[in-house]
Amino acid sequence: MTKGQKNIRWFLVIYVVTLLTLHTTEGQHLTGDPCTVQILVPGLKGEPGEKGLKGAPGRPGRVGPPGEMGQPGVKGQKGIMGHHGKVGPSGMKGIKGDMGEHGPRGPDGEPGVPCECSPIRKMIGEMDIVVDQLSSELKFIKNAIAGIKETDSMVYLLVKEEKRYSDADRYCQARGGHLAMPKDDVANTALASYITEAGLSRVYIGVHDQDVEGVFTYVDRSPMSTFSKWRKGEPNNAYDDEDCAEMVASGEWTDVACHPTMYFICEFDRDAV
Ligand SMILES: [Ca+2]
Ligand SMILES: [Ca+2]
Repeated sequence: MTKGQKNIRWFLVIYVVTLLTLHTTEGQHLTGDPCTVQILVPGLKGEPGEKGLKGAPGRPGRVGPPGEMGQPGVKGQKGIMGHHGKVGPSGMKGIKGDMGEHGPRGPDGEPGVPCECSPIRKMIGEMDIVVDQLSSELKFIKNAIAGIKETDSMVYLLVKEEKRYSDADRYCQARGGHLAMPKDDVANTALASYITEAGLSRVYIGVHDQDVEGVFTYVDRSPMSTFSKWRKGEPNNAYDDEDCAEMVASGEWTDVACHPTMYFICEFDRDAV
C-alpha cells in the first residue's frame, strides 16, 4: 500500500467514526432524514472459492463444407435375370383357311335307348290345356275390364270371341252364367244398348228351339211365356235349319242356324257375382 492510499484510508476511518458519533447523539432523527448521505465502504476481500463442477457439453459446431469427390469404386458383379414381362394383347384373327377334304366315314353308332316319352307327352299335353285355360281366363278378364252391362238383377258381359252357339253357352256356363236370356223389356233394352255401344250388329242370345221345333225356350230350358222380341217375320226356321237366336242392334230377335260363329253375351246373377 502506497502512502497516498494509506492517507485516504485514514480519512475514511475518521469520517465513519464521526458519523457513528452523530448517530449516537441524534438517535432516530438521523435515520429518517432524507438528506442523509450514506457512503458504503467495501469489506475485505474474501477467501478464494472452491473449484466449480465441470460444465455441460457445448453445442455442436456448424456442418463442415463437402469433401472432395472420392476415387471411382470397383465394378460390381453381374445381376440375376429379371422377372418375365406381362403377356401382350391378343393378335388379330387370321384369315380362314381353305376347307380340307372329307375324312373317311366313321363306324355306325350304338342303337339308342327306347324313349320313355309317353309320360312326358302327357305332361306337356296337360300343360297345354292349362295354358289354354289361363289364356281363356285372361281374355275373359280383359273383356270384363273393358266394360260390363248391369241391370238390377243381372250382370251382362259381351264376349268378343266368335263361337258357335253351343260353345258360346258352354263358355258362359264355365264362368257361372248362361247366354243372355232377356225375360223383360228392361233386360232386352240393356242388351240392345250393349250391342249398339260396341258397334256390333248381332250376337247370340240364350234362346233356341233345339228340343222341339217351333217351341222356343231359354237356354236353361225355362219357358218363354211372357216376353219375346221377334223381328217381324221371325222366327221362320229358314232352310229348316234355324234353331238358335241372335239379337240385332235394335233389340229384335231372329232365329238363325246354330253352327256359325259369332260374338255373344253372357249373363250372371248379380247375387252370384
Ligand atoms: Ca227352328
Ligand atoms: Ca230366321
